[in-house]
Amino acid sequence: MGQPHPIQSDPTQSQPRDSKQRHKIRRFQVRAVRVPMEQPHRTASGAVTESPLVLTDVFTDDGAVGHSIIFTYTAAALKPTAELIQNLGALVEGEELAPAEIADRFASRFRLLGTQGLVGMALAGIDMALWDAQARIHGTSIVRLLGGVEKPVPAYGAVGYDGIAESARGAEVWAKLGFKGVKAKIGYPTVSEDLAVVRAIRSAIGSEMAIMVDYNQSLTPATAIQRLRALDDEGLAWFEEPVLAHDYRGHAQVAREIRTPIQCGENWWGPHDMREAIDAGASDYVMPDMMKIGGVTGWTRAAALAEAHSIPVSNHLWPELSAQLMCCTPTAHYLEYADWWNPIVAEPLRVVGGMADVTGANGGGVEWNEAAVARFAV
Ligand code: SMN
Ligand code: MG
Repeated sequence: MGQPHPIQSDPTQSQPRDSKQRHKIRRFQVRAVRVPMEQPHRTASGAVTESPLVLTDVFTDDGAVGHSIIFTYTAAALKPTAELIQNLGALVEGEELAPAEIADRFASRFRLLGTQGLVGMALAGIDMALWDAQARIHGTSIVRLLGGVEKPVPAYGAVGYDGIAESARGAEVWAKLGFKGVKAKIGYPTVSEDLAVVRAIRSAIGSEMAIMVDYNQSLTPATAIQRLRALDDEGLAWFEEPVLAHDYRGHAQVAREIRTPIQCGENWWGPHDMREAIDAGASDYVMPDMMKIGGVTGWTRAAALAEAHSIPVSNHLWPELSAQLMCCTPTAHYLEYADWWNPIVAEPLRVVGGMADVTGANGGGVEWNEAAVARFAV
């Protein structure tokens, strides 16, 4: 980045006792893969048919390698995102490995450009890789690096927008695996279909497991209020993104009218979006996305914000890394589990008796399955 940062150049700051303890970023390597899905994940706002991922490795001067995964949703964004990570990474090559400091410097350097969209995704990919390297250098996990301990986190699985019978069948699979909850994609043409899906799932899995439902931004505030009222007595754990993700006022309108908690967060860009949403009363629960919230640095700040407002925190995707961060999140709620990226991960997250278990993880918990990476390389 070159430019001195005001904090760094403060002469009153004490120097580190042992300069040998400083580690430098040497270089970044990025690869793009398209990981096929066993079946498409349908939502009311379109289907995900594969996982286009940018895999980043950051090499440090003492041989540690940090990894990160960026999910671009569409293959059309793979190459530009990979190039951005490479180009932005080059700006910090030779710099001290200091992920949170680097995140702040990037934010101030890109004030004019903005840090949402592909730029935000690339910065998060860099941030996650740097934290991963930092933990590995210290021979530990990100949970331990952040001063936390491994804790079991209750996990839920998801079923797609697949109709009544298929949704119930999919929910049963998660139930048999011992998961604590299941999230269904709804927002069907009629409210009676939404209701039928929820009731079919309930009768398939019994009364113990939580049922969440996700509208994926498909309703207007007025229709959401009508629809959610019809489902308000079904004992659902939450209603997710009933209206446009950035319509905080619309979400707040819905939240005021409905007793079941509203859940949002997967589309918030950084803790500032989250603050706006909280200020608007948009959501009872929050579920930041490790990438859009700004990597590990963004997550830690989002977790602090949620704690200060006593808001339960779940995650969106990134099961391995999110499970670790949930252990350091005071208001941790549910882990959203997804197995979509398991093919390229050497040891995917363990979920035992419905609880995610991160004990024994190195760094952020992800190593590559190199054979699979080669197979799915673009
Ligand atoms: C979701 C995630 C990723 C792709 C499509 C939909 C979803 C969720 O909204 O909550 O996991
Ligand atoms: Mg969702």
